[in-house]
Amino acid sequence: PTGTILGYPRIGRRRELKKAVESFWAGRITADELEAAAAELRAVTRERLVGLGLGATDSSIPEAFSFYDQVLDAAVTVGAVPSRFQRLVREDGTLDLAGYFTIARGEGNDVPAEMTKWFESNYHYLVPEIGPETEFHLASDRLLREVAEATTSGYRTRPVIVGPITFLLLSKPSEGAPADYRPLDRLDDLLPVYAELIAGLTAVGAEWVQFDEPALVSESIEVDRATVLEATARAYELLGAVPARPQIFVAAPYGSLDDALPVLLASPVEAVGLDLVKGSVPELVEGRASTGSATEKTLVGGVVDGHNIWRGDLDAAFATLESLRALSPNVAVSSSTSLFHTPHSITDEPALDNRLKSWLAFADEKVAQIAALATGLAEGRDAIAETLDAASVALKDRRDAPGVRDGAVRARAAALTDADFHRGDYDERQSAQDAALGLPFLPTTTIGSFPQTGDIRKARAANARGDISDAEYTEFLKAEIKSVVDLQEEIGIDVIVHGEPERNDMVQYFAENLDGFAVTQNGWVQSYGSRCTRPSLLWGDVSRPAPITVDWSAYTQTLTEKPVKGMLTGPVTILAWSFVRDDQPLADTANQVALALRDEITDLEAAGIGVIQVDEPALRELLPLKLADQPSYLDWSVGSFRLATSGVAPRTQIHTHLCYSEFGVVIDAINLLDADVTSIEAARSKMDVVPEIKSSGFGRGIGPGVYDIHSPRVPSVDEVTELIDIALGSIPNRQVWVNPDCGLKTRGYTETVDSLRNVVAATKAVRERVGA
Ligand code: THG
Ligand code: ZN
Repeated sequence: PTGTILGYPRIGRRRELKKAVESFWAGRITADELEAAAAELRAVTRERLVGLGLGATDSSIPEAFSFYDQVLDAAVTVGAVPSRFQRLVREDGTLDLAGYFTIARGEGNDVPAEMTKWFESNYHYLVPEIGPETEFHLASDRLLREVAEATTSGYRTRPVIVGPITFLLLSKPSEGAPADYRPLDRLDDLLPVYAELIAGLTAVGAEWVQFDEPALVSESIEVDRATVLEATARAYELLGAVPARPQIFVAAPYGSLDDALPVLLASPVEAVGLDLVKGSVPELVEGRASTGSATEKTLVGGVVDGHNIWRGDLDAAFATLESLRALSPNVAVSSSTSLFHTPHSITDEPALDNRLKSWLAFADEKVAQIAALATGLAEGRDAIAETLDAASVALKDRRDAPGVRDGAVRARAAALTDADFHRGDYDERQSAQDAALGLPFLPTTTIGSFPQTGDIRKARAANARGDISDAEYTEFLKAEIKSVVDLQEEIGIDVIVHGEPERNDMVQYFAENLDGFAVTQNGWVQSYGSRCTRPSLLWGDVSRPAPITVDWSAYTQTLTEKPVKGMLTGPVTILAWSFVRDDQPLADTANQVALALRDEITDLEAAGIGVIQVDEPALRELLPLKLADQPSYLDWSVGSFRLATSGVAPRTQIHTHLCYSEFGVVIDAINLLDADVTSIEAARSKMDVVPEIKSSGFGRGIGPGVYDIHSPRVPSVDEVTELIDIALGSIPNRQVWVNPDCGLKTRGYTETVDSLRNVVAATKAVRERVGA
């Protein structure tokens, strides 16, 4: 194929997959009905992709479906089912659909597979667990059946599976594994299963197979590079030697392959996919010069950004493809990553401004771009000149459009000085805050959101439809806030939150209220399993036309004598969970968002709010995969947080919240945020993070979460007491705060109330025992 994509959204234009999967979980449809719904989605997808210009029978269409997650699929395919779920495995070694979902979601006391972020994205995969007990064997014929299904309906598609190196590098040692156990050491046991799989794929008619190997571009992997490269060479040597196999396409999205490229070029694989949005051709040419290896292999140029929604510079993309021909006579065009990071189609956004739309390309529009570029590769530039020129016109229109550049915003950013990034001395802040807030030893608080009940969702939807007026909706929200405040008072929480009933999503809410952003109606992107978000579009210079949260927080403070905590989302997280402009450095965009938040924070302070939390759960997520890029990222990301939070008086207490583990790598950055209080996810790992906090010399308030909100389980008073004691064992007493792991919006009220009661009871007991 000369034009292809690495993958396509699986969720469906109207989230059909989400709805079918959740119906199956709720017992409303059977496994057969779910299978039928999925088959229908796959059929619609193949037909659509051909309609958009991909070849129906030349292996251009990826067969990349998943009911939940592609890494879980790979684990289940090679028989890597964690011991605690072995009981779900049937006599013939396979799992049924219900068993598959149980690994993802847990059951009773059997915790689900751990979820973590997929490279630099807002997608979460399930971490495979590999130990000496793992017996690899081909345990699923699902991929074979999907290829056969396509063949039966007249297509020849290209099956996609996570490659063996990435699979093992993303795995963690199983619970019983010996210390220092390394999943990658099981490569030789795993490869025969992959070999059997690809032989089977040939038997059902596949002519190509795609192995996704993004781990090869990452330097943030604990295994040393030489070992990774040696394993890569061995893996593809062996797979290349499988008799009667499909041709092998190794795709390496999310960055440049660097020293892994010569390894792949020297291996028997037939095609290599290059991310030419993150990487560049001159780099490649240099790399080839240093190894001296020319290649006949097909180089698949990922020149269309799979991770963003801009129509982009198609002319430059075509030039990049042509320059790839310096490396190989066989060049094809693709997306830089799977398109599953983007929504289905811009045609599903009737409410979006037409001018803005002319600058955008969602998945379907990107497929059409790729098809055009493929035509250009085959027939020359003239054949696609109109398409290239139209994209250039749109790009120029975007550059000059009102709102893209706002003089006042730019002048303000240009005038920033070092002082704008610094608060005063911490000791002075601490005494001012002690005096202003009068909090007890081991202060208790929550992370901000309270359960988003069906009633709240209904009211929001009714207001959006116009069925209830804005005034009625506001009254509804005020009543909701009052009940959340009363509940916290009754339970005995020290720092009160309003519960965020007015927010749908913690990023989308701010995007809706800031200039420079647009939001979508149907732009759903899978975040994990059946859960999706609608990333906002950050297209122009950002500013705050009016205060956003101030009235809600001020109203909340009228309901209680205790301090109310104002709740904001930080600049890095707003960027990470939106589609951001690609025409200026992220650092500049981050500072614009930070300035808008800075105004909100000083307005909150002026309205009498003494505690303000600025969440940065995505701080770790945007950390670049290449080590050389990390220092500058940490510098601007920390800087933008400090810019947002440094406008307040010493007496105002700034909190932040981070989640999604792996703090080690960013702990110094967390310290540099200079927040007065930091709450972090810790309960799932039994406070593993506490020693890291201790050794980093973290000197300000810290609230390691004392229970896991990701499960409905209510923690006992004893469990919470134990975790508080662990924290007090390593961290000076006066620094410790007591709070849950994360926001409560995905929980129900029953378990929330019971859990918070136990947290307060445990805190009171420890206070009494330890004394202030
Ligand atoms: N907002 C955004 N991105 C995120 C999170 C977020 N990324 C990381 C993490 N939180 C992902 N977690 C979730 C949790 C729940 C849902 C989505 C991502 C969720 N979504 C609803 C669904 O799919 O049914 C839709 C929510 C809506 O109506 O907007 O429940 O908090 N941006
Ligand atoms: Zn959290």
